[in-house]
Amino acid sequence: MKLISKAALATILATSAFLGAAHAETLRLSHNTGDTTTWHKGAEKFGELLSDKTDGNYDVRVFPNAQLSGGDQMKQAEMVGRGALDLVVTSAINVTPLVPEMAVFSLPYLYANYDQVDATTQGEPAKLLENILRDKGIEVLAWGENGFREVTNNVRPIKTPEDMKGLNMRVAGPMYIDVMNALGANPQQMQWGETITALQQGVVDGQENPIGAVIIPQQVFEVQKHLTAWHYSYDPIFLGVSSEVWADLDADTQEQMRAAATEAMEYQREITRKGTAEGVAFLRDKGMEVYEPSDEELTAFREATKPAFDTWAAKVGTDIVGSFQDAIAATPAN
Ligand code: X2X
Repeated sequence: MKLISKAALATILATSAFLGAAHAETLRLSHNTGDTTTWHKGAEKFGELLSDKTDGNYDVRVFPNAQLSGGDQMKQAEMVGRGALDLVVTSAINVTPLVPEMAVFSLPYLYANYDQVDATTQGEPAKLLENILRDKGIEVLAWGENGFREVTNNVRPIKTPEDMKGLNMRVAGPMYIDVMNALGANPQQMQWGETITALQQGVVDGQENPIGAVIIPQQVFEVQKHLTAWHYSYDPIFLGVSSEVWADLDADTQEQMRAAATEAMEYQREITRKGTAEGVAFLRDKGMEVYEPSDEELTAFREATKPAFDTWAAKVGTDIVGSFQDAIAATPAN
């Protein structure tokens, strides 16, 4: 038998590499924060893992700052649902216009700690939301973390609900309008992409976002003086794929994609929690005045925001709220 020449072998290898590359399918992933955030890092990690696991058959291009939805952070979910975007990393609160039940995660003071969060987002309760999202054309692959949202402003330290009175607050979504109204603040719904400039120019006095995922990587400390770690509302993110894309994948690829998403969101939660744990010291170092309320002070915020909890718990419905509350009650509050 004649051995194949080295030159012929090189040609064959180069051709198959070329064909392999030509067959790689690039999926587009949209998210609505900057390219320094843990959302972005989690999305990039997903792309690397998906490419590894599918031997280069699939790769992912990540588009930050809601570029693919004309800057509209709430529109992304609906676009994925009708197949106009392949993939999305978005937070629960951004999906509430499409699926009001997604507000359940962010009900004021629902969770006391991360164990309680994980008992719902990584457990059965989140499946109830996954089923609703599936009906809207979105397959949830894994849950990550935006985090406990903390309030910042340029007017005064916030220590009691009364301190919120009259402050002009940028908020992301409808539920937070009700929460801010309950506290006597003036809420204004605004895209995240416009918020830093609005804070800088004094169009609004303050905003609320998680420390590790957003406040630090997006340098909110450059434009805000005071932060109160009031942990008033938790916000998960999820990595979702359009049902159209999902249905076209064979079972092996579906499994590889889900595994890549699970690992990527695990990594994303880890770096987010690390950034948050180290965050208060970092922010003080940067010149922010950080106030950490006592348990009694937190109770006052919880009571003041109760009307918004009740309004939104009714919108979500007792089945879902009850499932979350049961899982939380079964998990120690510390
Ligand atoms: O807009 C926000 O505040 C952000 C980045 O946290 C969300 O996307 C909900």
